[in-house]
Amino acid sequence: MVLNNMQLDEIKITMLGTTGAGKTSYLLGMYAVMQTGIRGFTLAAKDMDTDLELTQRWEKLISLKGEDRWPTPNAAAMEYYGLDFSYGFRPLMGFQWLDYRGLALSDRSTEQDVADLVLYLQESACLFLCISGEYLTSELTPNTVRQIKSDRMNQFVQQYVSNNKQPNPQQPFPVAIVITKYDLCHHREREEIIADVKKLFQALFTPNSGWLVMICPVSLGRDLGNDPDNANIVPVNVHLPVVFAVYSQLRAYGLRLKSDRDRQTLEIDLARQKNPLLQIIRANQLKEQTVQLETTKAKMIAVEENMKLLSQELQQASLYFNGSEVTADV
Ligand SMILES: Nc1nc2c(ncn2[C@@H]2O[C@H](COP(=O)(O)OP(=O)(O)OP(=O)(O)O)[C@@H](O)[C@H]2O)c(=O)[nH]1
Ligand SMILES: [Mg+2]
Repeated sequence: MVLNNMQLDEIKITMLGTTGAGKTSYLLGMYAVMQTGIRGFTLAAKDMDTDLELTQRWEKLISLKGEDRWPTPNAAAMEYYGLDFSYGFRPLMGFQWLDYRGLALSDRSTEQDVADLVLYLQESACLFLCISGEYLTSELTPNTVRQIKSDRMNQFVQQYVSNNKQPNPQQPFPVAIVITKYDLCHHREREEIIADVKKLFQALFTPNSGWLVMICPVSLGRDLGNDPDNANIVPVNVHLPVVFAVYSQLRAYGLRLKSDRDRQTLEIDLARQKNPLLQIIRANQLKEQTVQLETTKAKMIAVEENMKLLSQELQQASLYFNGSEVTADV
């Protein structure tokens, strides 16, 4: 019964990260894992050609040895992938995923690159900040900011909060900070790494700022560290950022339903307080309002059940809302 007749609006996702951060490799790994699915949740490309392309590139990554296994740095400024997220093969939410050339974060970016990215960002409902574990192997230095390009990323985050989209408690902005190549820094305490990440993106962790942030380590293999070109590929945690994206959309939808429910309940209460004659005259209207309220409640139950499933998965990541750590709940 979960997910019956429920489909959320399609959203755009931008993955920001400097060149070589591992964005494309991540996309390929995430797609391969989610194609098989995690606890009934699956991802599929909207069109067969895209599916074939992503699958072939993944095959190359897992079967080849040597440098050639890796994707080539993106040449086109922007590549879009249309994906559907489903539960039990019932589509729950569509994504348009932007994989872009990390050079847009560098000094060599063209004005057009930046303008396109800003525009896409403003239309995005979820932002993935991709930082590579190779720069988190020891304590932060001013050099780290330069390597990760976190200041540049913070500028783009600012653009994401365009004038018409001020974050508020009802509509928090979801941001997933994805630490790629975690195999390169997993010798450090996780808490230490998280503290460093929070320093790099301080604004996202300030009280009452309305950000819903996930910090999630991912890797294409725990043992890749020493010899990434030849070691076996065994993806870790790659599904979590997408689960977070869907979770945050459900959360926002759930909050909207809650305020609908409260308003509808109030309207019915007020109608019932009217004098008996008026109540008879407006009987049809009252009936309609009651049906609407029941529909809202049924939708809320469906949302809650889905959130429950997704939040179980998210226990493995670290979640923050308004600067404080929270557990993914319903
Ligand atoms: N150790 C390790 N290395 C990785 C992992 N994923 C990717 N790499 C390495 O990182 C390199 C760059 O990865 P890409 O996915 O091409 O990076 P990108 O962010 O898409 O780069 P641009 O397309 O230039 O923006 C790869 O060629 C691999 O050598 C990982 O999980 N672990
Ligand atoms: Mg790339």
